[in-house]
Amino acid sequence: MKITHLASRIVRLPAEEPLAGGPPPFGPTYDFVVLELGTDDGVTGLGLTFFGGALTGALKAAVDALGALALGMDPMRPEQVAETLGAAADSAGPGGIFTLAAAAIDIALWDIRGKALGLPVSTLLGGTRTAVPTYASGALMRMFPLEVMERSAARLVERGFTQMKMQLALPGRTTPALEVERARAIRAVVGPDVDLMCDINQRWDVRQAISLGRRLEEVNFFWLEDVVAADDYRGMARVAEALATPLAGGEYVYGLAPFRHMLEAGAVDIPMIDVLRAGGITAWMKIAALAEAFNLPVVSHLLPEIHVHMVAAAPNGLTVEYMPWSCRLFREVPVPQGGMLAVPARPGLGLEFDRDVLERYGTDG
Ligand code: SMN
Ligand code: MG
Repeated sequence: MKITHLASRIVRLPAEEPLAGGPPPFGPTYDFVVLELGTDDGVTGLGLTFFGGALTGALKAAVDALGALALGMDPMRPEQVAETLGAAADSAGPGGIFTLAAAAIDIALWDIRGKALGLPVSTLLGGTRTAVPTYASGALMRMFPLEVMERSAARLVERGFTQMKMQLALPGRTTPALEVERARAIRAVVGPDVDLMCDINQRWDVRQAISLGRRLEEVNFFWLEDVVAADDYRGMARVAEALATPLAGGEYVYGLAPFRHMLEAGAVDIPMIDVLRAGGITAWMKIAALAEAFNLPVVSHLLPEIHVHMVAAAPNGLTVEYMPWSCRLFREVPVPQGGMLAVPARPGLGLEFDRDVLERYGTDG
């Protein structure tokens, strides 16, 4: 089989927060580059990637350029394609637009492989489970007033979520007392049995993280995420030592090798792997295996409709972040039920682009 063509498109979806019907945290659109990779025997694979508004055009150009390099190659050999792209890009990885674009192509290759073999990607990757826990994300962001957060948290519980993530490090003037008050309020709404995660998005320094983290232990967070600068593995390890609460992190990390340094430093208890920044499904699974060797579970970042396959496949896959901003791109996506996400049983990723949505929100620039 050979890769014969690639078609990419920018799609700017209107920003929304579908989980609890709250206000969209960012706006006015979420911008994606979607792609289809065609083969000479008629199988087509889909992929997607994104960066953030201003660089979306550059990302599409990178996807097109890398896709052109993959033409004529065997789609059943993702490692060979990765090697060719990496060499041609003059070792530009593992960071930035190169990796995000290469990830989209790798995702499409796994979709092709699954379709060609008649098996879900998750089964090809190891097939540990057919359903995985999932947590609601995006509805409890730091910029929302307390009342909005409380209402959204209650709705998530009503909708059957047993795990959900909030954010702290409130914008503007904040104090330790305000941070603790916000955490307590959300815990009071969801009750003691919900797994409540909390994302700091690198907004604390090491001392703040230790001191606030200690004050927040009473809230019993399931994990605290990205408590300090994402590349400060030593600092993170100091926080991890000082707190009983598990630390999660890794969404800002590109490629495989930095995870080695992060794990060797003892920086996190729960590595979080983003399929785009990892460089694709192939790299995601390698990072998961690396974490397994450290006796650590792994969790995913964004794109639940893709990540459900890898978290279900990896023996140490813990839970899928359900932040469904990209879901409207597809006709049918896995829907959380009772806190679980089922792996689609269809071949490949089990996804199909919604042509009407692509037509309506697609643009070439
Ligand atoms: C996050 C991701 C995307 C936008 C805002 C925040 C966050 C997460 O770090 O973990 O989902
Ligand atoms: Mg995060």
